Amino acid sequence: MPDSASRTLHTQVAIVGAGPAGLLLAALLHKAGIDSVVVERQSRDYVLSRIRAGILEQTSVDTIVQAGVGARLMAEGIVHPGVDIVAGGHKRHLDMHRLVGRQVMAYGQTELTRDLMDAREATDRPTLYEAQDVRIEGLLDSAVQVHGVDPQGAFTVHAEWVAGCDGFHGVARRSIPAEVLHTFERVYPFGWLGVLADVPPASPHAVVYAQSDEGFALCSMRSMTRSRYYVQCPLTDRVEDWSDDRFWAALLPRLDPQTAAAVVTGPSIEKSIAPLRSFVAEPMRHGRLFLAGDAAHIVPPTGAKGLNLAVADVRLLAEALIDRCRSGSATGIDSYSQRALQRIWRVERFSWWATTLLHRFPDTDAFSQRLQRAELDELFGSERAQAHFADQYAGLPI
Ligand code: RFL
Ligand code: PHB
Repeated sequence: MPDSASRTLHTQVAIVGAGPAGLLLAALLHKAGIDSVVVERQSRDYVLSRIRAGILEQTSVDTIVQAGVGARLMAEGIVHPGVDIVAGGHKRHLDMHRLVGRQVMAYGQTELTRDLMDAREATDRPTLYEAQDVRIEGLLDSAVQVHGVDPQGAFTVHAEWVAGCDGFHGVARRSIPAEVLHTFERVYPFGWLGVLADVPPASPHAVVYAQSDEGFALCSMRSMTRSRYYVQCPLTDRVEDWSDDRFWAALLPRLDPQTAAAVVTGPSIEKSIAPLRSFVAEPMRHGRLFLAGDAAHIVPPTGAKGLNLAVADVRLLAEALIDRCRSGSATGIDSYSQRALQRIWRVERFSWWATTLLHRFPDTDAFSQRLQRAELDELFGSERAQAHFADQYAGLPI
């Protein structure tokens, strides 16, 4: 397409990525009267077809309500006052509400994304879906440009700031020069095979995390009629290797007898394998670009933290950008990276620790197995250790 046909859009904040981070940022900025244009590589339907997180911390719920998109979440989200941990076939309940006075909520990321998309559409501000070849330029200049090509043709978004909310495989992090960006990574030697099925959940009021000799398993839910289960699997496995029958047969022996008896099996409506990774990129700002969510960091899903971290980043970033756009104050944007990273590393630690505690590592020797058991005994034997776990699981303050 010739350059003359290229569309030009002007906005205050260009947002790359229409996942939960990008759309929530757009909603918080809109509420404060700040304009944004969202650019997304995939179609709306594709974004909504990705099955991911299911558990929201109280501070995430509060932020979503504050953004004005919490109506369905408050009506349909299911409160989990506690969490269950199974080790060696025995289940223990950690009552978070009693231990630390906080709880979490079960509500699918897909539903949250749908609510955010509906709210975005109601603002009549543009979201450019199916945008290919997205490039970000002018990070250190007086304005930035986001270029790309969507089904209507080539476009350029001119903005004061750009938020890179485009996930782990996005373009934003890669726009930061290699000599500026430092990355920290750990790849785990296993993945999670997840199954979604329209059956009532085995444990409707607490996620069940199970450690066993056969490997980790997890029982979660999306509603009273839709369940989400996971089992640890080798990284070399493919989804085609796992029939539904094989999945249910692998899940049940990893659970305690009571939970196993409550599992209702049924045909899967989605099945996928996710590798487990810890990753942090520093800094989260370069000139006019800010990173938020999976674009800057990944946690293994064991602590249910990825989406919640994205929400926490976005809350900090929205406040910082609102301050900058309204009053010209740069305090928030200047401290964003350092403040966000401080919290991120604490959550990285918890997610790594929970993963190490509950999974079976292929190269584990007898010594490591005994240490894992001792660590679990420590948790189950001490009210203080349980309160510490509950504090982290229910979510650190933002
Ligand atoms: P997303 O959701 O990946 O969205 C990024 C968006 O950017 C788009 N994009 C681009 N757009 C334009 N140009 C480009 N060049 C682009 N490249 C990419 C993508 O298409 C996409 O739409 O990142 P975001 O918004 O930061 O949100 C992060 C969360 O999605 C993620 O952290 C969680 O799903 C992680 N996670 C969990 N988090 C929780 O808090 N609680 C949980 O219970 C939980 N369970 C999970 C999880 C992640 C899982 N997987 C599959 C990794 C369970 C699993 C199995
Ligand atoms: C989920 O419901 O998909 C889920 C719940 C808890 C986790 C990870 C995933 O830790």
